[in-house]
Amino acid sequence: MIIDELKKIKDDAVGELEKVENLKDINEIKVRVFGKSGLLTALSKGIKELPIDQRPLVGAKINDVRIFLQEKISEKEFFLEKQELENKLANEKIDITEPGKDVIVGALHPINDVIDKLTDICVSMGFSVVEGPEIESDYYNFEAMNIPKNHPSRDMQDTFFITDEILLRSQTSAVQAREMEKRKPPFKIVCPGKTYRNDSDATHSPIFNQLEGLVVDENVSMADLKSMLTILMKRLFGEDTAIRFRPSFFPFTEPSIEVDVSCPNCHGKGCSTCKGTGMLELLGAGIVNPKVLEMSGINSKKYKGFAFGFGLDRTAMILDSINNIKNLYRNDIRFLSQFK
Ligand code: FA5
Repeated sequence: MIIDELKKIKDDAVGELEKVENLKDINEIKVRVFGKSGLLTALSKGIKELPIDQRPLVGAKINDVRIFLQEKISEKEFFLEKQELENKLANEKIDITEPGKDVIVGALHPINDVIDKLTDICVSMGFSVVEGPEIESDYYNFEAMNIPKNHPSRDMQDTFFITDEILLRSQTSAVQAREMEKRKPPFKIVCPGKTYRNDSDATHSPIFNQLEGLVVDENVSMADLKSMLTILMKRLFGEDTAIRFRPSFFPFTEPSIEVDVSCPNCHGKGCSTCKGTGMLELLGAGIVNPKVLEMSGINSKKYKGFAFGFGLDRTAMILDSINNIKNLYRNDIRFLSQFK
């Protein structure tokens, strides 16, 4: 009786295995035949009802069928797995003749590009790059730069005050005193960063960027400053750029100069961008006033310094022929995508 049932279980399973087409259905057969309440398990439980002398023989036969079916199942599983893999490979074939998808690549903002270019040139000349706070004290922005409270020269910069003592820095010169207090001469530093003033027209923005440079050493002169600025500007704008040095006034440098370059819009002819002058004012510079050195704890008998403050927005305008400074702050993708 058990032997007949065993034969039927074996034949049925073999028949089903022949027809099975996926791994999921094989699993169902496995559970039905070998599972805890499966057919072979139920048969094995019936052995104890048989006469003792028949039990070993029937037990061995059930075991033979178990091994036989397990092998058949493994063979079929191997076959189906291989078939599934082949199907997958055939269906997922890559068509290398199909055109690729466009990858949209961003670009550096013109201001960041200028910061990178200028700092790279300065680093190659031996300068270290430093940073300073945008929210600054009146002391570092003005007083330590020899601009006392109520002094008329404060009117040169229309400043955004937060309180009487705290302001949005109007010039990166504010980092000069901070660095002079920290460092021992000789040293050369540059500081790029945002600055703020109540200004607005085609070449003035309320938020703009400057790059401050400061060199303190025993023998520095106006000749060193002019030759260094000339090399810097020619490396940045090209050998044939027109550069003009003009005498000027800053309370923290004596003597002081301003430096202009040819207008990006009209190339020197005169237009609304340069207010008809053909030139754009790019930076202020000069020999550091000995009073400023002394206020920051540097012996002005032994050391001298020169400093310069580049307008980075104007530099970007010249390099990229931008005729209105406002374009740099509009975040208009049509404008920005030109600089890829
Ligand atoms: C100064 O800010 C001085 N601190 C520069 C300096 C540094 C002089 C070290 C001596 C020694 P000035 O106010 O001229 O100087 O500004 C310097 C440059 O910043 C200008 O030449 C111009 O290129 C730029 N700039 C000034 N105001 C604005 C503005 N509102 N928008 C865009 N650029 C500006």
